[in-house]
Amino acid sequence: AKPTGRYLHKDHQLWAPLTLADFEAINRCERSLPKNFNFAGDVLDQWSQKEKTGERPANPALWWVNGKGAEVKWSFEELGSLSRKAANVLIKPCGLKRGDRVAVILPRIPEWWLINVACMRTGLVFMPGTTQLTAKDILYRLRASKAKCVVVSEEVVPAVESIMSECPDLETKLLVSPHSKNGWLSFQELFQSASAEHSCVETGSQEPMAIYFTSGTTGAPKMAQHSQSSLGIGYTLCGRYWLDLKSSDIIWNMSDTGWIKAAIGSVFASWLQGACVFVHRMAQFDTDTFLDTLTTYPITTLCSAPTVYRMLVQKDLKRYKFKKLRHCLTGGEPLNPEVLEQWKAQTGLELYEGYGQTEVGIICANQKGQEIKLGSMGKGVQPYDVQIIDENGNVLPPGKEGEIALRLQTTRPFCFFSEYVDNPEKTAATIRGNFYVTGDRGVMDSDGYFWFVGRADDVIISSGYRIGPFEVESALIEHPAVVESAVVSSPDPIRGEVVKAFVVLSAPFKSSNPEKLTLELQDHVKKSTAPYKYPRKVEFVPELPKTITGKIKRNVLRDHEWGRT
Ligand code: BCO
Repeated sequence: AKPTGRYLHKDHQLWAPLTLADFEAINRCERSLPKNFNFAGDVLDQWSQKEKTGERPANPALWWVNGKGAEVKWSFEELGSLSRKAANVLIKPCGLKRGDRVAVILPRIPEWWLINVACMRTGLVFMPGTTQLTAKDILYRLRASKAKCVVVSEEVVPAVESIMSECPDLETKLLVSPHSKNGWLSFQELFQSASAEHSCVETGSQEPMAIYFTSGTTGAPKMAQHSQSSLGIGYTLCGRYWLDLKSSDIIWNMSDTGWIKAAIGSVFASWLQGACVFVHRMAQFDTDTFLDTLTTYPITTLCSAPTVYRMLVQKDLKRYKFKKLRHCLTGGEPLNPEVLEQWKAQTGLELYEGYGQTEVGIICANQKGQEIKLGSMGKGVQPYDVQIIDENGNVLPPGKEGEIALRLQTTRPFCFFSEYVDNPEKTAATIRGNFYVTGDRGVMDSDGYFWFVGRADDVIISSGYRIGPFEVESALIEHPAVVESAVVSSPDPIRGEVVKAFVVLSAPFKSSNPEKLTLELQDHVKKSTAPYKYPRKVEFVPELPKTITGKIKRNVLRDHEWGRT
């Protein structure tokens, strides 16, 4: 009989569980992907076994606190049995079937991890979204994905209720809350009575596992689909060499549940190494609570956006004695060398930057043990061959600026996203010759270190968020004061860059008080689309620079903002 694992050994006779060494070999392209792979069965349940045999230290798999006294600590064994119960909730009362898409819009609560793992166990496609999404954003996501189920916390209920009649494919609404609500299935109630017996589905390695919505210059966000192995195996080396994790470590990765950085740091890379994932549910980010957390809990590893470190170095960090912190990471936007230096001077700790994308994961990183060159985002990471290329797909020599690209082997690397769902044109547009193009510009030096220059398109990277100008412009145009607008990035000492809107006013609003109108427009955008996208700077202009064919020249405005000629 075949035991729990699904890896066919070299002799093609024996089945044995996949090991970390197998996953590393797959990432190094020394071994092919197994036919089937399921992160819950092949990774989490293996760690649960190791807990029983004492091969893993007594360290929780998940450690959650809310700063108000509530605390949850689950071992891999507990995570296993609780997520099997959650799987039974999704399958039975919710009536979901393998391959169905589930939109999960939850804050940092333990149930997010349970439902995430439950989706893996049942072969459901998990679609995370930040709770900052507005009704309009949710409507777009549910319709575009034809999601069968939406799982939300209480604060998201009004938004879903206001649009659900326009979502014909939506069959189930699951509420995660201590209170039940008419028209909603209660996760808590169903969970209480659910069985903890569930057999993990044998998902194919290339079977879809998750969909992330990602913004571009034009149009609505695209649906980047990842497979069981791209997320479930693809972060093995990242967990070991960038995050430098062992099963005795406790990692606090700050990212919101809606972003792939949460999947990397708070699920896959960390649990592949058997480390403990620490979560603090802060109602609102604040530096004092943040620093107190590091002094209270034995967190060994910290991963946060550069914006957070920029905020932290404003404080007198020498006053804080971090309990166990030994390794600090950052990513999502470029880190300024001054911040790295200030962090090191005040804490004695290096800051290891990683650079990546929702579509392809970590591309470059300063890995532990590697010399850090100030201002560089490190070297390309395995299995990627990272190059700088020109507009024709030719590799550029060191020192020349071009587009950051990944060389494609004969087959698409397994850790790539599979496609932008229902969008073959945009999927194809990521390929240039023999390369995947990131849309970011950079330079490589003769030692193979990469420097980030900026986006090749109009996408804005603010506080680690990727913001499409079109989405903000579409929100602004809904306001009667706005005739047209152009949205570009503008420098900011804390957030790296922020969203700036140049707005042409309609006649009735031309004499309005500019400060009041700015606030009104900002508030309007926060209500129309996820608030993190709102224009932190607004300038009223008589007209926008345009090409002869009438296309707005965002580059002229952006260059002006950044003081470029
Ligand atoms: O700053 P403001 O107060 O003016 O505005 C904030 C919020 O107050 C406001 N807001 C939020 N919910 C609202 C609301 N306003 C009205 N109604 C609501 N319901 O909207 C603004 C949101 O901005 P924020 O999220 O930047 O807030 P904050 O508190 O300043 O947080 C700072 C950070 C640094 C904690 C936050 O920006 C952050 O978490 N950034 C990191 C994002 C991230 O994880 N990116 C990684 C993406 S994945 C990736 O890059 C791939 C790598 C492989």
